[in-house]
Amino acid sequence: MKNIDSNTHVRGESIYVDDIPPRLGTLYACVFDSKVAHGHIVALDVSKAEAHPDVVHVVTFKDVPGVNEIGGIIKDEPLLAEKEVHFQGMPIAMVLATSEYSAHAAVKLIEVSITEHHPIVDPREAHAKGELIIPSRTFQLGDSKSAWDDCAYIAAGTADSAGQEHLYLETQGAYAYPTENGSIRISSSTQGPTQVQRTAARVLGLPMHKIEVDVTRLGGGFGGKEDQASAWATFVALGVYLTGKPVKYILDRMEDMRMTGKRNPYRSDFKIGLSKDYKIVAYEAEYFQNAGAAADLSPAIMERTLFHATNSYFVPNVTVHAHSCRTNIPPNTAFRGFGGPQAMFVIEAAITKVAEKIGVPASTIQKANLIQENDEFPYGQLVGGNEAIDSWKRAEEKYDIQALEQEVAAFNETNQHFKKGLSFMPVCFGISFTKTDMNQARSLVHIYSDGSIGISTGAVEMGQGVNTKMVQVAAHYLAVDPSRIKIETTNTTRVANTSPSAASATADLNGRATGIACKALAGRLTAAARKKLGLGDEAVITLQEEFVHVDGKKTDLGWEEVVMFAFLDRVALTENGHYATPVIHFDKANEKGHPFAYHVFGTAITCVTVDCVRGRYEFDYVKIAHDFGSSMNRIVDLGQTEGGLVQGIGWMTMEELMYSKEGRLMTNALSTYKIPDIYSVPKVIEVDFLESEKDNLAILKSKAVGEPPLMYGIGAYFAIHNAVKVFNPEAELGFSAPFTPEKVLMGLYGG
Ligand code: LUZ
Ligand code: MOS
Repeated sequence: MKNIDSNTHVRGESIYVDDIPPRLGTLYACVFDSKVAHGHIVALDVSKAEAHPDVVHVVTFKDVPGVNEIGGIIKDEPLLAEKEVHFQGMPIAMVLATSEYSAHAAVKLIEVSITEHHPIVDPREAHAKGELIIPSRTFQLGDSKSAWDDCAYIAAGTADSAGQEHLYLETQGAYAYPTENGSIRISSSTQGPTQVQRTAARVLGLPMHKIEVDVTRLGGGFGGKEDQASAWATFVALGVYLTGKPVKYILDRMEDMRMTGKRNPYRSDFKIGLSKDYKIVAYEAEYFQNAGAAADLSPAIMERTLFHATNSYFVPNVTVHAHSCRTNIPPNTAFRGFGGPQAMFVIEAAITKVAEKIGVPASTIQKANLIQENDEFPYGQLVGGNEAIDSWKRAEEKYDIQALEQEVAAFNETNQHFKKGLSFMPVCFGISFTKTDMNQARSLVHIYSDGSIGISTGAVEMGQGVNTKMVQVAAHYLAVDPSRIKIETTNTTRVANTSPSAASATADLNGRATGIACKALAGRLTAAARKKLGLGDEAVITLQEEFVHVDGKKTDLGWEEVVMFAFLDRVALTENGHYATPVIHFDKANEKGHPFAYHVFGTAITCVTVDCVRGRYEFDYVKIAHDFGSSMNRIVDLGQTEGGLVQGIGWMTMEELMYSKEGRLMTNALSTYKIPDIYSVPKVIEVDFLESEKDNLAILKSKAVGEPPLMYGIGAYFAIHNAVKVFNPEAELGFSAPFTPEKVLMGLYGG
């Protein structure tokens, strides 16, 4: 089944927030933000902006009727600055004007005087000064300290990975208008409608039931709208509250890049120890997470880093520490992988470094240490299967690794100015929100009297195809044609207390809830059919392909007829399904438990050709064996795999965020921040569907696919590393992503 949105997408008919026709009297908002990364506000003068003929109101923190606070996990982030500013791009005031143009023009008339303090942009500096968002945490297995004596080979070093701009095609934005009795309806481009509702209610001092949040779809989220859509939605809701008029704000690209947080950059130390037969005996790492100026989701991201410290490997002795460091850049946030990729980069760097010390390919060590069924992760959970090894072997066999290696060796022997590099990248990613209580969802299913079906869930469609999967789930359990099913907008009034669409878990959680509701309805319809057909309890009645079946035989009683009969018999044709992931738990006191419903595995082989005169590179291919479980939609899942891979390659190779010493984002537009285009994606991407039919907790055994493929992109970094080493075996490369062509050139000719 193809993506149900493809027709409206191709015709340009899909509706995003900016496509909602504005109501009469709509005001346009624009935020005035700090040009200083750290300082005290001495004076703020909005009088010239207020005097602008089109300006209705200039909003400051003094106008906030409830609490001036938008922090999710920790209450440490004001919506509007009061006395201090903590990052360039921090909102200080909001202009409400009768046109978008005037709102932007009036913002330029606001004057502020700020005493500047020293800004911190480096997490190690923040750590040294005790600037921590939360107390540091440590995960431990075995005893790494005493294990070093047993190691034949030891390597230590540092590994840094940079941030990443989400660059969703649709920028942040929201549109809100007043409804009766002081209530407000918000259309928001958010992954977390409930988070928007909760935040707006808190800032406005209203109960949550007065705020209705509605989401049709997003033009991409990638984590950037898990928590950070809330500010913009709250701004427009505040505008509605203060003026009684509809208010709209769609950020332009530079506002979005300047004012919103990104993937957390990390700086890390590692030490790894191997036995004579290349078994990893001990691993230690210390992660310095750059959280930015407020907590946002960084504490949870730091937790996922610890969970993914050892990637796909079994290591008996592990100690990993993580620090969430407060700096003066915009609060960083969720981004596809959520701290997992940052951890995996470090252990892959450690393996590469120790491999070079020994003089073997990194893949020899990687392969010798893949995690197996019933091995223990450092957080206490046991591995559920052998897909780490299965996917590695599948990649080796399916893609004929010996031939690939020979091809690369032959090329490198005969070419002086071009060198190829090959890498393996295994991935193991835990599926579930690490915060156990977030693993719940609801689905409201209506069957109308004509047999058509409407479904509301907490899932937000952001291009990932979750609505298509919801149609498939309902069609499966109700045994109807998918054309009967409509997925409604995601709306907090229909489905309450939703978890954000995040953590790769959206289809699992909302699909399971939809399945539960549909099964209950199917049960009522088969009971109605029994009554209509006058059958006793012994007859086995099922719904199959739009018809009632008795003892496996098709009857003449069709879907529409049985629905109408049930309705006239006064049977409830609406059901609310509730799902909470079983089995999972985690105890933070000892950092042990079973936090994940299951893990997703896979292996990627990446080949790059480096131009050793220019430092440029092109990816010849990425060949992947990925554990999809039993994919319910190969087209959607392939799209997620290819998209995730390319986004990961971008993070590892070309996307370079530069902050000045003053904390100013210098790469603040698409002219200075380069993301992968059609010329920079691998020439060939092959994906092999490893089908594991095991009874896991995935929806219809179709495993979560949103985030795991991003981490295949890490293989791109090490493929380049290996190619540079072929050209210049003496290079001291270090590990610092992204591996831009400039860095490649320095490596090719450096010592
Ligand atoms: N968001 C979240 C996430 O709140 N908790 C998580 O564990 C998570 N994991 C991945 C992506 N987003
Ligand atoms: Mo996400 S990083 O699953 O919002």
